[in-house]
Amino acid sequence: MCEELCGDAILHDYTNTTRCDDGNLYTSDGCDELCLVEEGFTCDNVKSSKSTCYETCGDGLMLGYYECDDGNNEDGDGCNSDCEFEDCWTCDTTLTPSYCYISDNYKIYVSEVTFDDDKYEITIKFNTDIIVQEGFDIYNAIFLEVEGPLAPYNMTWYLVGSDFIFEK
Ligand SMILES: [Ca+2]
Ligand SMILES: [Ca+2]
Ligand SMILES: [Ca+2]
Repeated sequence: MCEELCGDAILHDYTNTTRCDDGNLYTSDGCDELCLVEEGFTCDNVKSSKSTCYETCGDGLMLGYYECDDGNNEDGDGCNSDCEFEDCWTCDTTLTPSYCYISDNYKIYVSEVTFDDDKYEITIKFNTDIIVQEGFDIYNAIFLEVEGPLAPYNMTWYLVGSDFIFEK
């Protein structure tokens, strides 16, 4: 049994999927400085050879090697089995996993939930820019309801940022 030397591109313990040797001691390329497979990566381990590491597609994590990662390897849901965008879909890749929706339809979706000082803050987004005519009562046009075991909840909502354009 040869001694394992990390970074020499020769992997003796090739059947252990948590181990790798990509020939360097750099991190963020899938195989870290201790020759451990990094989170979100998969390495192909060949006996006594250099490991080839690549970002895992379908685990929901975006590490910069794919267009999107919606947490699965299915086609037809906006982010395909190779983690590429699909036609007629838009994906919000700032979310983990990526959230994809059909571009043609106006939709509202929950984009973020944070908890602070006994309060939940829920950010709701439209999937596209919304143009509202001046004088339109947006606050009475949108009805929001939160359901749960402790309902009714006290709730306030307001528009955030400059994404809302009031057209004259
Ligand atoms: Ca490396
Ligand atoms: Ca991924
Ligand atoms: Ca998919």
